[in-house]
Amino acid sequence: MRSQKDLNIGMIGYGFMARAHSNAYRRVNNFFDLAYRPNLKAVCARDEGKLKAFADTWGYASTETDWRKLIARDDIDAIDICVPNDLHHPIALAAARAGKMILCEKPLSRNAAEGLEMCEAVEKAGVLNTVWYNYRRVPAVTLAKNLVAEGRLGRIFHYRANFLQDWTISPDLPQGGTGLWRLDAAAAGSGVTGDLLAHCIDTAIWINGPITSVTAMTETFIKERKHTLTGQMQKVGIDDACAFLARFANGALAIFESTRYARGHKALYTFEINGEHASIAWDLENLHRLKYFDHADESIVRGWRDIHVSDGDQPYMDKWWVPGLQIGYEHSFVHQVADFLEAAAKGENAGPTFRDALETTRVCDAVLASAASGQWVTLG
Ligand code: NAI
Ligand code: SOE
Repeated sequence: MRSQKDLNIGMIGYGFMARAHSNAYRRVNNFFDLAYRPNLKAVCARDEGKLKAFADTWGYASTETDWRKLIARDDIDAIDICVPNDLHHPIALAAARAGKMILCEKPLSRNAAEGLEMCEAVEKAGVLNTVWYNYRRVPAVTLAKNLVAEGRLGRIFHYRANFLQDWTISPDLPQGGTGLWRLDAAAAGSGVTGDLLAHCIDTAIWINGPITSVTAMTETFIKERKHTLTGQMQKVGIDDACAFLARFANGALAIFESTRYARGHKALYTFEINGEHASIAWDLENLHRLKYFDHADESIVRGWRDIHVSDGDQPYMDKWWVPGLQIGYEHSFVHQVADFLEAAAKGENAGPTFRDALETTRVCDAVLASAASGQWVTLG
């Protein structure tokens, strides 16, 4: 066990992701031997009562109701941004100016213009930064990345990904407020493109390299919803569904689809990659399994393998239980914190950095621009 130094965390938000990250901070040193130990120093949100309850549940030492005050505190080393997308930009700029490390939830920003300013701010300030594209750290997804990087698939021909949900089908669902800020374009930036396809794009670029051009279609099925904050019916500005074709720099073709109107699907994130020698497929609802087909197998036994990613020589699994015993969704956040702290101890970043995440946001912008124009959009 290494000697450990506290890294004082200032968490902003107490919603879904604040819980997932707090859990990761609390557990990471029990499983990973790290030089840093996250210390839950302060949590910030606007509702004082709920804030105190959250602080008690997760063991935060103090609370703030204004994120500017949290950032101004000398006893905070790292700011964790777990608030709706419109707040990522102002908080990250202020945190960078104050010299704090920044762990920002995805998507980096509502659009690439905001994202570029955020990148420039962290790079100018020289502060460590990361964006929580946590699915990279599901062991089966990391294994997929490693198999492609080792060249086992050979030349990649096809990449296809889906992220399907069904929770916004009712027209009675309002826009704005906890969780529902995702339906409000001013807060979210976009709909499924920035919220769900951003995950698919991040994984795709990480595994298969840059995307060079896209052509897309989007639809907003429910045109007006009541706004939680104003009580008025307001136009819906987000994309409810999006499908796009893409080309990668390596010559591969891609097809991506996301919707919140796929009745029966709650969070079905899947991808499949077809290469010259082999194919792989993954499914978030079976997240510890990786499907693998290797054409080099003897023909009489050739077929899709169903790899149960739980063995000690598979990514991250030596840190957990014994072979055959799997882990789950929350562990992807533990892994991201572990990698962040491991790199931070050397003064380095662990990807995805703000700069990496900006590339995903640039693709999202190109997708939305293509859907608006009906034309292919090339990424420069
Ligand atoms: P949520 O609606 O559950 O929580 C948002 C939190 O922000 C609430 O605690 C709210 O009180 C707080 N907040 C809003 N305005 C604030 C302000 N001015 N000052 C301080 N706090 C404020 O949202 P959720 O699901 O936690 O999403 C937060 C971020 O995490 C979003 O950017 C979202 O895209 C991302 N996310 C990422 C996921 C992933 O898979 N990596 C999963 C879910 C969300
Ligand atoms: C939306 O329902 C959501 O929570 C996204 O915001 C997350 O990024 C995704 O991981 C799961 O779905």
